[in-house]
Amino acid sequence: MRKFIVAGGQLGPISRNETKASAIKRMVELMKQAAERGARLIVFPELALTTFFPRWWSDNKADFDAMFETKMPNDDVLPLFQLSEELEIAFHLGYAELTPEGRRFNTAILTNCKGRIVGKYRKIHLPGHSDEQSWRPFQHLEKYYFEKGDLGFPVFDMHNWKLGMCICNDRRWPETWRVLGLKGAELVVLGYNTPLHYPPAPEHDHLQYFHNELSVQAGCYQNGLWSVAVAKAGYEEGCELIGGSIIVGPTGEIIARAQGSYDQVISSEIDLDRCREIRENIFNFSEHRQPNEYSLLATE
Ligand code: CDT
Repeated sequence: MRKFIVAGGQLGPISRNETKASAIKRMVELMKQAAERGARLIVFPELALTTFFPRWWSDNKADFDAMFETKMPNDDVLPLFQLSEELEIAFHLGYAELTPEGRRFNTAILTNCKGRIVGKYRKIHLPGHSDEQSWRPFQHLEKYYFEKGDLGFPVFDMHNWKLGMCICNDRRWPETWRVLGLKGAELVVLGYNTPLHYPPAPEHDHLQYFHNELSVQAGCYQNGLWSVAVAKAGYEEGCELIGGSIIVGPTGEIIARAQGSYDQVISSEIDLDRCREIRENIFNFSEHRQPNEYSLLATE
């Protein structure tokens, strides 16, 4: 099955006091809607179980441990895994991970259509800062709360699909897409939490939606692959997050886009064999790439 329907489950804001069980209930509703449309995969946002807590500083980072998951699946998220198995729909879910060794990662998992975890990724490009910067209207402390991921940029084989994973800020980096493309990814799934206001360069605020689309469209076209990129959106604890979740084809065309900043499903039929239109032609890597000229990319 190379032609199938994919979906994005965009979430509106999650408040600081909303429970994980409540966030999961919202995602269960979106999964049901996606399955009604015939989707075999639904992609949920980055850190989809809680508010985007790295916007707050605490001298003791353990103050936010309640926002992390120490095991996956767990009681809170189980309804989503059960529904995935019942409706035969795979899903991608972002969450904060606290390991038994006390390491903290910004993580996403991928299940198959039976609700079994088949893939995991830990975010590599952590944006923002690691110190308190109280001049900002809100902080972006991913470098403080998380370690850089240690699983590389992974591609997983399931149901005869090759799925690549990355998270939010990774989508802005061409290296992310090229590594996934070189590993043969046909569909890249990712979630994001992107504030509309960028305190270090507010003159770019009006470009946030454009930069999101520019990054995902370029990544898809230049590597001949599909992507489902999904937001947590809306006015969340004083910070406005962009929506604009999209499904993009290997030609770089946007084939579905969310409207507004609330919980909603976007979906489209995709054909993974269409990756060949790009990969066997304009971006035929083995024929046209010149890796000897790119050594600087890996050393600098
Ligand atoms: N979550 C995340 O990675 N957000 C960033 C915001 C950049 S500004 C610090 C993004 O790239 O969308």
